[in-house]
Amino acid sequence: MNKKRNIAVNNAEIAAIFEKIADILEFENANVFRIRAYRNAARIVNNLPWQVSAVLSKGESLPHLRGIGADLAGKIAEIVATGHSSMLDRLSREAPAGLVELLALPGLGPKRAKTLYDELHVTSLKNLQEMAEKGRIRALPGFGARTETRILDALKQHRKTADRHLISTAEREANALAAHLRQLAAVKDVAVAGSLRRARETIGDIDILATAAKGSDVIQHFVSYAQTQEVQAQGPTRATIVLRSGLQVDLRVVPEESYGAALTYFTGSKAHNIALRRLARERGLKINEYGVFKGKKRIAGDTEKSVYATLGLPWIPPELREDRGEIEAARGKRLPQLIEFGDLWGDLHVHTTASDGRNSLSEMAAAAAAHGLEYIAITEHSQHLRISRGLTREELLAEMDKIDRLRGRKPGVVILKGIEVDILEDGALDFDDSVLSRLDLVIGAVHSHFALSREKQTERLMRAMDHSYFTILAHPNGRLFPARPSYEVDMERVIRHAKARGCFLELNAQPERLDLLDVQCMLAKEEGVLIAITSDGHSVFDYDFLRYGVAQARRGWLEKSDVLNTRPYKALKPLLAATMG
Ligand code: DGT
Ligand code: CA
Ligand code: CA
Repeated sequence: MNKKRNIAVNNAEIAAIFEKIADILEFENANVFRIRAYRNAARIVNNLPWQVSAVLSKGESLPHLRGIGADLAGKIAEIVATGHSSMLDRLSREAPAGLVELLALPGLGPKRAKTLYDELHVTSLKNLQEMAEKGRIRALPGFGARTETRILDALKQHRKTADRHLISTAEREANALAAHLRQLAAVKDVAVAGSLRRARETIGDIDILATAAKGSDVIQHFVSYAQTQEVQAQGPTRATIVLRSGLQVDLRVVPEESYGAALTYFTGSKAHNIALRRLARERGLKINEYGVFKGKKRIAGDTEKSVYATLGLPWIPPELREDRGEIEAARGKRLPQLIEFGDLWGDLHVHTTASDGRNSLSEMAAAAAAHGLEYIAITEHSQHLRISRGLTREELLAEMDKIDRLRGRKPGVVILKGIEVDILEDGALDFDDSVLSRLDLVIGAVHSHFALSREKQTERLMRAMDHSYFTILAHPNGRLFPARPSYEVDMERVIRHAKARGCFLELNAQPERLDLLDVQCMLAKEEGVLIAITSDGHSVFDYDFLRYGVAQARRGWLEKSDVLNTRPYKALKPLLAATMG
C-alpha cells in the first residue's frame, strides 16, 4: 500500500484537532461563536465523503464548504501538511499544565474541567483522583455521586491504557520520523523495530534504528525533528524523545555491519531475544545488538538472516517473535506460511450511509473495486442500535432492493447482502428469521450489556450462534481502545461452539478494535474455525485497515487457508450458504 496514504492525516484526525481547540477555548470562556465555529468545522470535515488530505496533496485547493472560511481552510492545510496545528500547540502550551490530559478523559468535557479547576484547583489526573477519592467531587454543582464513580472508573481505565497507543497513530508518526531521518545524507538505512514492527495491537513506544558511520550527527538531526516536544535522553549513538502527540521514540544508531543484529535485538520481543541468546549459548556463541560472536570474532550481524543462520534457524517473521513456539517451529522447519495482504479476495463487513457509514453504497462498491477486492458484504446495523442509525425491517428490505439495482449496473465488485444484527442481552437476534433468511450472510454483534458476568456473556454469544441464520460473530471481545476493555467472556468455549455450529469468527481490522486477539486466532486455528478479516468499513478509506487485520492474523499464526475471505467468491458462496438455514 502506498506510503503517502499511511502518513496522510485523515478527516477524523483533523476533526479531532478542531474539537480539542474548541475544548480549550470553551475552558477559557472564549467567545461562543468562535467555539461553535471549530465544532462545526470538526463535524463538517468528519462527515465529508472524501479525504481532505487527498485533495490537498494533489496540489488542488479545497472546494468551498459552508462553515469553513479562509481562516479555517488555512488551518486545515497546515494540519494536512504537518500533522499538527500551531494554534492547538500554542493553546496547549498556554493552558494550565495538565488540562489537555483532563479534557481527554472520557466523560470530562470543558465545562466540568472548568468547574473542577475553579472550585477544587484540579489541574492533573492525579489531583482528580485524590479529589474523587476524598468524595469532594460529588458535592460540586452538576456532578453528584454517580459522576464521581464514573470519573474514578475512567481514571482506572486510563491508567491501564495511558502508556499505550493505537498502531495506526504509531505507524504514521514512525513513518514521518523515518522520512525525516532519511533526509540526512549520512544515514544509510532506517528501520522501524520494536512492537510496531511486530504489529502488536497497541504500541508502547516507537523504536527506530538507523545505520551511519558516525552517530552524533544523526542524533542531532533526530532531536531537532519539528515534532519533538521533549528530549529525554541524548548520547552519541542513542536518544529518546517525546513527540507532541505524546508518543515516545527511541533511536539507536549502529554501524552498517551491525544492522541485522541490531534490528533483531530491537525488534524483540524481549522474550524472543532471551530465547535466541539461550540458543546462542548452547552453540558456544554470544549474541548482542552488534553481532554474533565466537570468542572475539564477529561471525554474523549485517542482516537478520545471517543472525538466525548462525543459530541454525531460518529467518522468522517479526509478527511471530513472541516466544510462543516460533523458535521450535523454525528449528523443525515448521514455520507457518503466513497470510499476506494480497491473499484477501473480499471484505465481509461494510457500512454505508444507510446506517452510520460516510459513503454511499455505490461509492463503497467503487472503492472496493479500486482496492482490487472481488466482493464486499454490506452489513448495516440493525434497528436496536439507534445511535448508529440501525435499520428497521423496511429499511433493510429497501437497501436490499438498492443492492439489486446496483448489481444490475455491474459495479465491478460482487455485492453480498448482509446485516450486522445486534445480539440482544439474552442472545436473541434483533431481526427474525423471515428477514434474516433473505440475506447472503448474517453477522452478529454485541453493542450493549458489556458488564454481564463471564458465564452470562459466554452463554449469550453461544445462544446467538445457535440461530438458524448466523454466519460470523463480529468483534468477539468488544474491545475498543482506549475507551473500553474487552468484556468478560470464555473465548475458548465460544470458539469451540463456533466449530460445533459451523460458523465463523471475525477479526475486525479497525485499529481501535483489532478483535479477535492474536492468541485467540491461534486457538481458532487449532479448532479449525475460519476467521473473517474485515475492515468494518465506514468510509471508502477504511479498506486500508484490512492490512492491520492481516498483521494481527499473522501474529496469530494464520495461513491463507485459515481465513474465510481468502477464498474467491465462487468458493466462498457455499461456505456462507451453509450458515444460512
Ligand atoms: P512496547 O514498546 O511496550 O510496545 O514493546 P517493545 O517490544 O517495543 O518494547 P521496548 O520498546 O521496551 O523495547 C524494544 C525492543 O528492545 C524489545 O522488543 C526487545 C529489546 N529489549 C528491550 N529491553 C530489553 C532487555 O532488557 N533484554 C532484551 N533481551 N531485549 C530488550
Ligand atoms: Ca517499543
Ligand atoms: Ca523502546
